[in-house]
Amino acid sequence: MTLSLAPGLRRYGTVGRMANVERTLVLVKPDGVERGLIGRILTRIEERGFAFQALELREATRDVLDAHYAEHTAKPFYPGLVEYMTSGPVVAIVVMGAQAVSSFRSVAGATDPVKAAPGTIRGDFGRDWGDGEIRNLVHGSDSPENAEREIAIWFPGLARH
Ligand code: RTP
Ligand code: MG
Repeated sequence: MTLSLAPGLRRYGTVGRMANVERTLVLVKPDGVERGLIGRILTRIEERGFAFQALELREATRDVLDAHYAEHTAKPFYPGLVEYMTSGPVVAIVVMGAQAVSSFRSVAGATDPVKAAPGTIRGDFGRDWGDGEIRNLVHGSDSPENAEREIAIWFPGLARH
């Protein structure tokens, strides 16, 4: 009997398809790790049928954050963002599947957890903690181009050239 998998999961034996499939870089931010939400966040991704290509618990360094958040380094909130992102370990994940970038952005919800819709990760698990810092549990790349740029930063061995 041949095991039948959903199209998004038919990945291991199809290297040709894997070369083209969209990827996105997801981070479970330090508040997600500290609050014990890794499992529930990963479940949201798995429930939608996306695959993990890489998944690692690690500390975000200043150099990695400067590269990752290059568009934000000059903004007033950047020092607070670095403090938040280095306050504990993160889980860095490469998620694969058609339209992975926009699909994960929908699952994550709006940047501000107060405005994020219920049913999203940020809307279900986030809140304003009253200290002016937006702690929103997850990062998801905002375009396929940025996804590849970010994957090359976090997982140089998986960079596509
Ligand atoms: P992310 O890059 O982390 O997935 O979040 P995002 O696209 O929804 O939001 P973005 O505009 O890229 O901002 C990156 C992260 O910086 C923090 N932030 N703080 N205090 C503020 O005004 C402010 N604005 C943004 C948030 O942690 C946000 O996710
Ligand atoms: Mg962003």
